[in-house]
Amino acid sequence: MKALITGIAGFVGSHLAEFLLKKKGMKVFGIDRWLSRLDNICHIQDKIELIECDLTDPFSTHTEIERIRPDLIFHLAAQSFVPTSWLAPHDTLTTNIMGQLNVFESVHKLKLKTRIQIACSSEEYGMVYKNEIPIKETNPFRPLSPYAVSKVTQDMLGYQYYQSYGLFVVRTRGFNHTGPRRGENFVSSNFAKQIALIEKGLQKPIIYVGNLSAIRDFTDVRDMVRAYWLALQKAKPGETYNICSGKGIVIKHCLEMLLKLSRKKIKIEIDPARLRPSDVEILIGDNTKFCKQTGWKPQIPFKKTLSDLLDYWREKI
Ligand code: A2R
Repeated sequence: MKALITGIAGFVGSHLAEFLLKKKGMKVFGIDRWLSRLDNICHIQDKIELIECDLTDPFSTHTEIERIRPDLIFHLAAQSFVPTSWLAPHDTLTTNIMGQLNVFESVHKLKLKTRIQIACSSEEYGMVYKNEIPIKETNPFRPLSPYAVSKVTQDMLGYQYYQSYGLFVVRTRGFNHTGPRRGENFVSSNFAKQIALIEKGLQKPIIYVGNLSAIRDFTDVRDMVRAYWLALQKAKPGETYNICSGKGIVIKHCLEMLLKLSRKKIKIEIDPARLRPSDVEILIGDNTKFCKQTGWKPQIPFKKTLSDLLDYWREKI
């Protein structure tokens, strides 16, 4: 079986590659770009086939998909960071929407039977009211950032290509996920990195934070990639599924858990630059549909996720 991971050098892509390499008879291909940093995958680079391809280029995307003819595509490549999407809305929309369109068009034109998972996001729900928690797949979209709009579009494209051409597309709406290798711009990873810097004496014992009252639903990235795999094994094409723990964690609590894992005395300070123009206050998902369909449930406790994340930064710094 041939699996193609777009965005393999990213946070989730690297974990998914590790997961797939454990499957018997699986050949793993991965798309990166000529400037991509390969730190996340250097330990498995000799076991995968890396392909240089910018997905916004329809020609190279088509050439590579035609050459590989993958059985599975995990489409993870994206401009994945919400705050950057305000600074670079054009790039975010182009990368996320056109990149996926090019993948779909190639699979469709080549008449491949490829099963495709697309990484949509809880950010699509955006403005959620308290009485809508936990969020079901049927919740209205009220996107609050260009990133969220790009993910709504990816989601709708997935639906449309399934309906129009019968493309085997499963849309997974991932809620927050974290773990080792999470980009330092993401809240849990940013806290962990600051703690590791403080422990090494490279930062004053002050941790800088943004909005601590937001509530998020966290899943370990290793549980997440298992869900993406199951999505292409057991989920229904054309359908959309929330992937989440179903539990809310206040960001402040996440910070406190991380601080407890350190022996240093650390002061907390608000940094106004870390506050977003329109932050979603509460995101907790309902995972019933996916769990029922696939038998998936999260296995890794959040404390272990945070401890592994902190160890990752301790080692890296
Ligand atoms: O920036 P690079 O060169 O390291 O590559 C990123 C890749 N990527 C692309 N690959 C091919 N053609 C493009 N035009 C293109 N633009 C970006 O996607 C990077 O390796 C990967 C995304 O990795 P992360 O930013 O670490 O995202 P993460 O957390 O792994 O998220 C995976 C998916 C995304 O669709 C998110 O929006 C969703 O899960 O939550």
